[in-house]
Amino acid sequence: MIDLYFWITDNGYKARQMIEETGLAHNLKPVELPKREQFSPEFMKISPGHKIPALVDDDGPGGAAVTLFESGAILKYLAEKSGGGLYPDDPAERVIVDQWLFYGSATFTTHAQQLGLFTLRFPEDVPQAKKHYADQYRDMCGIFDRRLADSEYLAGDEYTIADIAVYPDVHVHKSYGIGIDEWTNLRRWHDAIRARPAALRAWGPY
Ligand SMILES: N[C@@H](CCC(=O)N[C@@H](CS)C(=O)NCC(=O)O)C(=O)O
Repeated sequence: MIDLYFWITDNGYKARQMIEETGLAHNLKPVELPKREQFSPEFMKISPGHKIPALVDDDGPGGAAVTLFESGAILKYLAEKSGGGLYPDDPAERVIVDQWLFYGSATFTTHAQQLGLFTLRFPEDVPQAKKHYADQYRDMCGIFDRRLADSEYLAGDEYTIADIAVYPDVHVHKSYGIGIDEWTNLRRWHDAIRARPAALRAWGPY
C-alpha cells in the first residue's frame, strides 16, 4: 500500500492527480502546512527538505519499502509502477516527456510559486516582484500555448506525466490574477484535463 503525503498546493495536486490516474491503492495523508506539520520529525524522515508531496510504498522495487520526495520523481515512480501508459516505454518518446516534465517541475512551478507568494501571501506589497513573476508566468503560458498549437498534449498526442506536472499551476491561474483565455490552445488543453475523472477526483474533497 502507498501512503501519499499531500497538501492542497500545486505540487500536492500533481501527486494526487497522478495516483488517481493510476488507480493504485493508497492512503492519503494530509500534511497541514499552515500548522507546520511538515517539520515533524516523523515526516522529515520521509522528506528531509520538509516538503510535500512525498510517499511511502511498502512494496517498492524488489519488494522492499521505499520513501520518495520531489513531485517529478513521484510522477515517474507511479507511472512506472502502474505501467498505465502515462510515461512511454519508447526512449525517443521519453526524452520529450522528460523535457516538459522537468520544465514543469523546475521552471514553471518554481516561478508560479513566487508569483503566488508575492500575490497572495507576502505581507508587503512589492509591485516590482509581482510584475516580474506575472510577466514570467504569462511568458510561460505563451510557451505552452505555442507548443499546444502543434500537439494535443505537451509531449505529443498522448496525455502524460508532463501534463500533470504543469496542470496545477495553470489551473489556479485565477488566484494569481491572470486569465488564460487569450491562449486558446492552453485553454483547450486545460479544459480537457479538468474534465478527466481522475482530475475531478483529485481536486475534490480529501
Ligand atoms: N520541487 C519540489 C517542491 C515541493 C514544494 O515546494 N512543496 C511545498 C508545497 S507546494 C512545501 O511542502 N512547502 C513547505 C515547506 O517548504 O516547508 C517538488 O516538485 O515536489
